[in-house]
Amino acid sequence: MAKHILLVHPLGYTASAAVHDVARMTNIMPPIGLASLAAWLDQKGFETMIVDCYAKPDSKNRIRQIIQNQRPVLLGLSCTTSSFLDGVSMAEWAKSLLPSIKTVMGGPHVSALKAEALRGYPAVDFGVVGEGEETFAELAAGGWEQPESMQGLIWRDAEGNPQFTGRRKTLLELDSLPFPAYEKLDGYPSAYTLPIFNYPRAPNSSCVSSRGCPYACSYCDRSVFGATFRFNSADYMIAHVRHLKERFGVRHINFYDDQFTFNRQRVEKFARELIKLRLGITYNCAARAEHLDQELLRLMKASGCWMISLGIESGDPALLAQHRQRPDLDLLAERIRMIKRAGIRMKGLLMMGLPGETEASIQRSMDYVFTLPIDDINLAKFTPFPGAPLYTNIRELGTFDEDWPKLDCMHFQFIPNGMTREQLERLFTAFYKRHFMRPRVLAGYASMIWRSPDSWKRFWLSCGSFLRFASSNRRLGQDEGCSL
Ligand code: B12
Repeated sequence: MAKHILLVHPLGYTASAAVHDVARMTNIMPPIGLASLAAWLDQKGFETMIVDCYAKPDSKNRIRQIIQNQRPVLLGLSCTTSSFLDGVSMAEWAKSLLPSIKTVMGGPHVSALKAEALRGYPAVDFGVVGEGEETFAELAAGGWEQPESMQGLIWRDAEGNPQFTGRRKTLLELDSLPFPAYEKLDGYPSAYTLPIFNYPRAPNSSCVSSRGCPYACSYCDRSVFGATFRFNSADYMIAHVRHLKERFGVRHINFYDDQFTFNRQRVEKFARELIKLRLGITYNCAARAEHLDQELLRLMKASGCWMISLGIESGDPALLAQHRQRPDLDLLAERIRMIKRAGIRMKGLLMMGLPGETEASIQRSMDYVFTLPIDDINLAKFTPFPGAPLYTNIRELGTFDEDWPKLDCMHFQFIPNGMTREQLERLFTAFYKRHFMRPRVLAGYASMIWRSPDSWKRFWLSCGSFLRFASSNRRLGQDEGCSL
């Protein structure tokens, strides 16, 4: 039985480049997947340690010490597509320090590409597809002796070829999970922080109370949890919130669920309970317009809901119809106004550069967005991820430079037919400029002086980095490779 297990969240690029990464500086969230695995494994009698290189880019010495002193039997790595190659370097380096260590990778990239993900990367011994708790615990308990009899596992046959045993037949009941082992994250909660102006108070944390999303948008990779929606009960959520508050002093929580309000009843119960208990906690969540109504919004506001993010993606109806199920821009506009009437801050999530995008569709998006009472936006550069429905025929829809470390929504790696990179970059800057020039947006940021003083403090402290970033338009130490 593998007693000591080291879990690592790779940074995705060089540690020296982290100082230029404004996205990272303004938004560091706990790796909830690894914290959840650690809590589950500890409950089964293992001893786990977590090193989060995303939060602490200079963690190389710490990892070396753990590998040399504790000699963990397993190294678990959690990787998205953009951090995958860094995870592979980490596996190679760990094996050079301790040849007997077995390396296991989980997360969205291996879940999307399955056996193919490990072909050509012999330093990664195993991959875990989908929900990781049970598969990893079985593997650690000695399952690697007969990997072909396990579920959810990518293993290597005698020739070293990766093979996938198929997805697990049953999934976990989420209320049976222990709370993620936040205490194993060095510096938690103060080492973690939500984006500037996205929270009223510190310390804050993100938290997940459901798994899966029943919608099938063309650009979304749902390979880990699939199309079902499992969720924690309201009672479990309240216990989780209490735990974060009482043990760690957390004052604001960002629920990172794909569809927080999909089950209205549990959110209603959760909100009523929060009001009754007066825990003094505020929270944010993301939702879809059709799962919000006035009564629920009022209740959520009274229970401490501070900000809601809604996926808008595009304000062009024809483009949206190609990529989202049941797109309804009128309904969306009505719900955005409803959120504002309820007194909740509103953040719009948008995307630029989807297949079918044109200069005219981007103009229509701006016209739509800038007539609505939106307080904040997040405009992502569309990125085709393995596992997203669009990925299969993406090359017919434009040019795609599939450079994994750059698949981070901060680079236009895909250029839709009929457009150029320069055009996209120009419109991207124009979009943000128009946003920041809106009087209501500026007034909103100004009001953060008293509504989120910590945000302003952070803003001034990192002002130099913002200016350097703005003048070089550089992020991630582009072209600087991975962290090892
Ligand atoms: C919160 C979140 C973030 C946060 C924090 C990420 C973090 N620190 O972990 C922030 C905002 C920083 C972020 C950033 C990015 N994210 Co993000 N994010 C999410 C989100 C919404 C929730 C992740 C989560 O906590 N899930 C809950 C936990 C319990 O699940 P989990 O992490 O997947 O872990 C489970 C399994 O994957 C597996 N597992 C995971 N790791 C391991 C390791 C081992 C050893 C094993 C055995 C198993 C295992 O077991 C876990 C427990 O069951 C997901 C969407 C989603 N619903 O999952 C997107 C998602 C993971 N993000 C995505 C992307 C694209 C990004 C960015 C590249 C771009 C961006 N700006 O959004 C960056 C990249 C950051 C990086 N360094 O990798 C994509 C990944 C797609 C892909 N193929 O790469 C997702 C899937 C969204 C989507 N549908 O497109 N993200």
